[in-house]
Amino acid sequence: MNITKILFVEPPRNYWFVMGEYLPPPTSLLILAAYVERELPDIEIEVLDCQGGKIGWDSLSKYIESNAPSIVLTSGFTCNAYTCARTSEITKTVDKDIITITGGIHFSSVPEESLIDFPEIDYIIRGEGEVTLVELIKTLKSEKNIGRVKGISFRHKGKIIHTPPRPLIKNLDILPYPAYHLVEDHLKHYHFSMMAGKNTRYMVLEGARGCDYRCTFCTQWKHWGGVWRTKSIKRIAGEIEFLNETYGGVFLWFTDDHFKFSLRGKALYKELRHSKCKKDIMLFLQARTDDVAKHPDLVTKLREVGTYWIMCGVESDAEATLKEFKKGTKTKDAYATMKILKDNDVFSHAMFVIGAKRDTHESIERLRQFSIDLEPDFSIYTALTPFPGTIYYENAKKNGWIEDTNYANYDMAHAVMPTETLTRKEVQNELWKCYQEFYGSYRRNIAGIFSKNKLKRTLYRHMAGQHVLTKFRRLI
Ligand code: B12
Ligand code: SF4
Repeated sequence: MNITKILFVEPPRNYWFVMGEYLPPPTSLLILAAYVERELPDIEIEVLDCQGGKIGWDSLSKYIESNAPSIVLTSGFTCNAYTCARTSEITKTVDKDIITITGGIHFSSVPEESLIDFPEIDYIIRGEGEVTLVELIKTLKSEKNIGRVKGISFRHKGKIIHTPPRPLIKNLDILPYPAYHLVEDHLKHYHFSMMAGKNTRYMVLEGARGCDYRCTFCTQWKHWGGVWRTKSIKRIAGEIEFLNETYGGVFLWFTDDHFKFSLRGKALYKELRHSKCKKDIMLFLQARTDDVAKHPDLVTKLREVGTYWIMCGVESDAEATLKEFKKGTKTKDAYATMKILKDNDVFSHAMFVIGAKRDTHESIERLRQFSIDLEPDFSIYTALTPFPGTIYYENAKKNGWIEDTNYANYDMAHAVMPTETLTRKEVQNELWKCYQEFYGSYRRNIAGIFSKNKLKRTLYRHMAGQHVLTKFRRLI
């Protein structure tokens, strides 16, 4: 088959209203595009960021028609699954011979279901994408046996074929820097208003893949083969400097689900300490509370080199629930972490989950009180969501707990399951009450809006001004 041009599409999407208005770069596609660009230099590569270019579905269709790519590729997680399917559907309407490929956590977790529900998708790439994608393109080009490409799912003679999984890349340093040059026109528009301001350039970078914990509600560890792999510290620091110096990236969001201060904190500090950009960057990290609690000194050090916001999955106040989630942290870790972040002037962002099977009005009230006692700068409450690919999903499906199967609602703001004693509507109501108690407090709002801390002022203005509470109220 003649493959001359491939088009990566970031489809039109809604933003997550809880965290306000933002425009993220299409990171997964940029990471993949960079690899294909290096490995297959004869192929023309384009990345169409519909959000960045304000391109709607009709214009997307016209774009595909006038550019005539050989392959159209999309990526999306569960709440975005339909936007990927729609992109593939539009592609096939334009020209049924254009090949459609998709990948990412959602499609990797339910490839069979996806190929049945979305006949417009030709190939699903499961798990790590780079090597599989290049091999698939080469195989399509040479018209050899597709069934020999590891890590894909596709239809063949009326059957769905899942080839064996592909081994993971051993050394992540072999990956090129993400292809931000392919979205150069949009670079100045990438921002995250509430977190860093509308005029601060927002970029996403990857330091590690996967996780070696096994939380029952989380998709990440399984998607990445249950192991945690990091790029070398030199490479990570190099990527930070590159994004800052070449593209003016300032607000840099690490995709790493588990930062691991214990293993990388000191080395990253040493590497960044001498960098020119350390005064210019604002690093966002995700960490476990037990890791932060054990390493207050490393938080201090990383603060010196630009770490200004840390998000932690506190999840629950109930040790039994933490155990059920197989989280492996304790509530005392959460208290220690919030204090350490405060002492170091790092913005503390705590995530909580409600709606576990044993949750009642009383247990959720206790969680609300706990979240207030912890005093994080920013609290996000989520409804336990059975993402395909999680242990929780398997249990919930087997036991018939899932009431809402519309994946567009799998954004953790919609309750999709009841608990043993609460209806789904009551869980939704409890979620609204969490936000109302934390952000509806007159005293806390006044303190937030007039806080000396600029981030806190912006955040409280958003929570009050953008009607987050009203939007949650409407979901009930
Ligand atoms: C940055 C980020 C965001 C950013 C922006 C993301 C973006 N560019 O759109 C923001 C903050 C806006 C965001 C928002 C949300 N996010 Co988010 N986000 C992430 C994060 C941390 C990194 C994403 C990333 O770039 N990863 C790096 C890339 C390389 O990994 P990857 O996408 O898996 O891609 C690899 C393979 O999967 C595969 N692949 C992927 N796509 C494709 C496509 C093709 C064609 C091929 C061949 C291969 C392929 O190849 C890639 C390279 O190997 C992830 C966690 C994570 N570590 O991935 C969560 C994550 C994706 N987010 C999640 C969620 C739930 C959300 C929200 C719903 C709310 C929330 N609670 O945060 C909103 C939804 C917003 C919306 N409406 O779209 C969940 C998704 C769970 C699920 N199964 O659906 C994740 C996994 C976090 C988690 N631990 O649970 N998010
Ligand atoms: S929730 Fe965090 S610690 Fe647990 S498995 Fe997922 S990434 Fe790892």
